[in-house]
Amino acid sequence: MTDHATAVAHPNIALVKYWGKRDAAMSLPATGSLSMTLDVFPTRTTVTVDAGLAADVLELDGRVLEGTPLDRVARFLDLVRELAGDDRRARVATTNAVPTGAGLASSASGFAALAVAASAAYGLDLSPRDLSRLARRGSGSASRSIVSGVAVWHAGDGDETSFAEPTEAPDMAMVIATVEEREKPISSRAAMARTAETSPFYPAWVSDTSATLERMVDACAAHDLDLVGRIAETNALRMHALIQSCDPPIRYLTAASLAVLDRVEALRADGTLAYSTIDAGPNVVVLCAPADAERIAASLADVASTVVARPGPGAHLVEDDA
Ligand code: 2P0
Repeated sequence: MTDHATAVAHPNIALVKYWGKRDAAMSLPATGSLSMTLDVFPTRTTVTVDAGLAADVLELDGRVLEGTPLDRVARFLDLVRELAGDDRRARVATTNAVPTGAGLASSASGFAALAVAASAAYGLDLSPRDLSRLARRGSGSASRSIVSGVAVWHAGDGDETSFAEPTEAPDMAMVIATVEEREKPISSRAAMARTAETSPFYPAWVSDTSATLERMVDACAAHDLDLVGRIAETNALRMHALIQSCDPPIRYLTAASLAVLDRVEALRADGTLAYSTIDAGPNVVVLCAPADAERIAASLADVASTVVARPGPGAHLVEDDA
């Protein structure tokens, strides 16, 4: 007997960043975070449960993957199998429109799509909260890609309470300014661990980010986009300062990233609401009002390749093509 399901999920960009775990085994974050799920760069994943398979199989964009990516997916499927009481193995086929490894959170859309497709393929009927908790176990930021639009991921006090849910927010757009598409020098997971172990600033980051999240939730609820942007840019630059304070240091920002940051400052000086945020890579994302997005994208065309994104849907099942 085979059972299959297909899901689509999109990446999310954090406006208050997740950077550090308090429990790596359970994927519990040191602090809560807040993000916008995008309407671009979808990941589409089909899970086919097959009693005839001796081991899980992973295919990304038509290529069979083994080693670490397969191990990570198989460990995740073990969680689903345990919940379902079903030990059959599965074939996972994923197509990814996110530039993998460029700091655009392909693991977020990847594990969100996998959580939705795998839980359906194994016959589970999980609530949005339980899907978010499950996706979190694959990759922390995936908990937020379960949610449409703006999501707050609660640090929680354990597995049961660490999930993402929608939160009230102003309408916004993001201009994704890609300056480079190469693989990042060190994974977020390894970089987070090094940060917690070696940065003297880590305790300050944890306490500051907890307070920042409260201010951000309030700014979102007040529909104050300028304050949302200011808080987001400050939080992102603090995260990069923190990362650079590791031993040995880790630096994701390049000269090309700084050129975009300078442009965004110049836009603000000219009266345009525009703020930068940057994930674990060199690319910059500019938060702005929807009406300004195309003009801002055009103004960055000589320093980056740009895509305008708007709030997108949470991970969801789609017509199955297995
Ligand atoms: C975020 N990032 O909040 C932060 C900002 C990158 C920079 O979440 O180890 O792939 O799988 O839980 O979710 C990237 O880290 O890490 C991330 P794991 P994840 O979006």
